[in-house]
Amino acid sequence: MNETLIFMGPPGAGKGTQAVKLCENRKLKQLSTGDMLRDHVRRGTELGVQAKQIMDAGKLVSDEVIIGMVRAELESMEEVRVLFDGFPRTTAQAEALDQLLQDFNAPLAGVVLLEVDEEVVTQRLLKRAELEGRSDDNEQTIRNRLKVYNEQTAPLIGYYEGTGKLKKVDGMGEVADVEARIQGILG
Ligand code: B4P
Repeated sequence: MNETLIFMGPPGAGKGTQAVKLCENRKLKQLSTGDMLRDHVRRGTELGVQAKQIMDAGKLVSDEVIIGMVRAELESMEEVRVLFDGFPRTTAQAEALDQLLQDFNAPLAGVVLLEVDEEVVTQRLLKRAELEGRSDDNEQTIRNRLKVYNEQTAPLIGYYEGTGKLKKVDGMGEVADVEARIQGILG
């Protein structure tokens, strides 16, 4: 049966980390727009070359490109059982997703908002920089990613609150504790 979930939260909130775990449990496919973009960067596609500059600056890739990528991915699926990780990030993306979910007959089961202090997410991302060397995990870019999140993505909290589907989860503390909270709230 078709089912979709959304993970929201600031950069470094644990979306990617928790998405992997939840997808295993609920037999969902993780659809991370960040991973899709990084795959283009690795393969050196035209989109990847453009996206790298934008990502390294901590800005958002254009809505048109992101929505096109998501649509193509949904079209390739026989059954739409998806956890959106890092999408939507703007009101235009959220409105496009509403239409896509109607087109693909895939109801939205819930929107999980991972809440974590800015200081804590900054420390997590700086730690990841040491471990993985991701080029957008430096202090200046992190600051900009947080600013972009507050300006362009945080307004979606109100958007989804209005649908009654928003579930706020404390994302502080150990990965296993956050995982248990998410399981508890989704049932
Ligand atoms: P993303 O790849 O989505 O990156 P992110 O927001 O930083 O989150 P990520 O999933 O990587 O980190 P997580 O919180 O799991 O986006 C990167 C860029 O791509 C964007 O800036 C933008 O340019 C572009 N982009 C992507 N989607 C887009 C869209 N829809 N529209 C436009 N542009 C888009 O974890 C971070 C770290 O914390 C990890 O190292 C993890 O191990 C650690 N961690 C997690 N949980 C923890 C815990 N409980 N305790 C300690 N550490 C923890």
